[in-house]
Amino acid sequence: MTDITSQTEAALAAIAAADSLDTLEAQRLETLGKKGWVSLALKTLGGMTPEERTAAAPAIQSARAAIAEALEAKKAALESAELEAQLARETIDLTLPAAATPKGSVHPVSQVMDELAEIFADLGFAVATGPEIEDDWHNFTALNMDETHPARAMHDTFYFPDKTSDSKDVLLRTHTSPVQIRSMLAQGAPIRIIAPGRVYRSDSDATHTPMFHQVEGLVIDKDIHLGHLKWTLETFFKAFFEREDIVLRLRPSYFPFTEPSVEVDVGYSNEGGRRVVGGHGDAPGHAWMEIGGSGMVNARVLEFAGVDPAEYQGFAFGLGIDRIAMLKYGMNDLRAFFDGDPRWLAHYGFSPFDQPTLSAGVGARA
Ligand code: FA5
Repeated sequence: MTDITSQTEAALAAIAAADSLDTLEAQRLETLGKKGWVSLALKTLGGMTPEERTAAAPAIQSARAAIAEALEAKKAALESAELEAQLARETIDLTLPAAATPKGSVHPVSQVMDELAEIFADLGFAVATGPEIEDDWHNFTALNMDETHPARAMHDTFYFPDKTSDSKDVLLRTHTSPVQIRSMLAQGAPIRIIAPGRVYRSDSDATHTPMFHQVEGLVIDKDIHLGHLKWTLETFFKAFFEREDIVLRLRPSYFPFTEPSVEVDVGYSNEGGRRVVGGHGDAPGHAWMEIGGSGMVNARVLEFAGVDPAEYQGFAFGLGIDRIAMLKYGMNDLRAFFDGDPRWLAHYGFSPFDQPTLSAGVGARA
């Protein structure tokens, strides 16, 4: 008895004195471990007579309980002390300057989208969005392309294999124009929005990729005419390319959702193998480049979108964001935009600290 009592006292003292988890573990093995003296003492109970056991067991059991409790308490104390020490060791001084400049960069498409939004916000346009997985009605029918319309074939659409029961085919939107319909249905007229985003067509070469970006523009109000469209696009491109000599040519064209329809070309010259926007496309050394489609919104589209064409009219445009990014920043292959090559991104990417603003400039290079 006295033996167990003194052994227990010695063990409790050693546990209290343990200054590390390792020393504590050694104490645990020495007492409660398989070959520890407490475990061995417990084993001797089996060979005792019931009377002997009744006499010996309480001391051994209470020694075990006291040691187990002391071990647990000391372990918790040592662990929390270690955590405190670690926190103190790893304190970060948030006031220190960053050790290295950030490695990531903003993709030119994201940069151009921010630039677009900044310029159009200044012209009073709100930013609208719509789903990339679209239904046939918003992508085609409501834009005056019914099921048999030949213009559907020009879009090289990616359809989803499952068709829903109410016969709306599900597809990846082929242009941002369905956002016109969604915005008019949600807000009615008057309306002034841009809708930048991803679009998809089964198409691939140096200037066509299966996924690309467009920005849609829509202005519906009373007495809006083609002159407003031309002014808006010219004002936008002058701000975007940061030069005053931008000349646009509006060329008669056809889109089922606009009437009349015009394609938008911009004058450019070739300087050292690089296309530089600016100047009249018919001037010596110059040419025209197509950058998007536009026109006055077809009355049938307004009807589909719940707007009264007798009261309201307006214009819409759709520009290829990747194309205007190539023109502004001098890339010549659209496919490289989506390869994710870090060398390309390091070269053409922008600093995340370089947010485009009208006051600081919308074209600052990283
Ligand atoms: C349209 O998509 C019409 N929704 C544009 C529009 C909107 C017209 C509103 C009238 C009113 P289009 O298919 O021409 O039109 O595409 C518009 C622009 O997207 C093109 O001028 C081009 O800049 C870009 N684009 C078209 N296909 C690709 C492609 N595969 N890869 C990259 N850019 C493309």
